[in-house]
Amino acid sequence: MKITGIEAIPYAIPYSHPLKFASGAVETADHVLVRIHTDEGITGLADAPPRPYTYGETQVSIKNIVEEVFAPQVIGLDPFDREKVHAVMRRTINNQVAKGTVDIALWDLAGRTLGRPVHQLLGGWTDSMRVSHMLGFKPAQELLDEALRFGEEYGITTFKLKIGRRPLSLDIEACHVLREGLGPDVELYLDANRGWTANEAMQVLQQTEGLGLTLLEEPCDAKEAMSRRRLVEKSPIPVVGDESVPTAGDASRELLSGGCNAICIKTARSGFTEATEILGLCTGLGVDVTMGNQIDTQVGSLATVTFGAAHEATSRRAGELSNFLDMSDDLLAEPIAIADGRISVRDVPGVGAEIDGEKLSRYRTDR
Ligand code: MUC
Ligand code: MG
Repeated sequence: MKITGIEAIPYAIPYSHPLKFASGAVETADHVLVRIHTDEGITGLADAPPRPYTYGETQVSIKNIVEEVFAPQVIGLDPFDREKVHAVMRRTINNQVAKGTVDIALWDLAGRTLGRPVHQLLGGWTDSMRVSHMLGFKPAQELLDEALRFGEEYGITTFKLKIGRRPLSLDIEACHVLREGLGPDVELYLDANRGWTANEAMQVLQQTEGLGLTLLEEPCDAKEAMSRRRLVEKSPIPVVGDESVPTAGDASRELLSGGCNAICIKTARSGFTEATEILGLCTGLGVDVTMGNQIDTQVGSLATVTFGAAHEATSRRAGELSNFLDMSDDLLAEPIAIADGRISVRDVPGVGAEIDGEKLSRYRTDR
């Protein structure tokens, strides 16, 4: 079997509910659909969400790197020789989302060729994941209303609150209002997207003590190594590395230097192959993992649930799987259903994302 071509199709779908957070905001999903074609007529696909404020990649850079840099060196390789494709991609530094998307498309292709669901090829642990929903910047009462609505409509009982605002009192108030309004049984955790200094994060932890918050993600820039290590040592809850740990090397550096003591795995930036390496590292070290969301479409969310449900450690906690609900539409032909707060894997060959051709024609921006 040989790879005969790689397409990177830019498209744009507006958000009906834009998400704001400390490092940026999304109004439109200006993503890239990557399709890998073969001489046997089988195609693998995956979705790339550019996040310039997180990794420096844009829609244009992802399309370019996939089509102009990777494709010429990858065409002709057997798609099952994944390590050879990775050797090509390793010759270009960074560009994690472009690389992760190619990797997921290769796994999709492998599953479709073998006639097996990829969640089984990866590990086959379970068939669904509990859903955690991300709440963006909003006044405290609106956050509570949104969380209550997601609880009622979808049965979601875990929320990640975006924080990192100044004055700190905005987020401290939001934590108190959410806990009071949602009661003690709902899981609440925080993600500051590097919005604060480590000392500011410490103040927030002190002023939210007793609220039962479970995790604090990227409180400050991991490059502020000394103050971040001090925060990790003093924090009563795990400090999660997210954008600081896109690769297994980054994860080991941050864990070993005390920059975090839990890891957020995101398939959009690590693919399934590097996500497996990161998971192995965390399992070996006894470090908790979460399955994160890169503000993914339904195509991207299916990839996350495929990886998350495949392994025991990634399916212990709720995965961040539901922010596609903030979009006005999607490319996925059969929409994802959230029932009783859970999303199921698809028991079809591959990752299970079939694209609606009419929608792709409508939303693609290259024609
Ligand atoms: C997250 O967990 O940080 C926000 C920016 C990004 O790259 O991902 C999201 C969610
Ligand atoms: Mg995060």
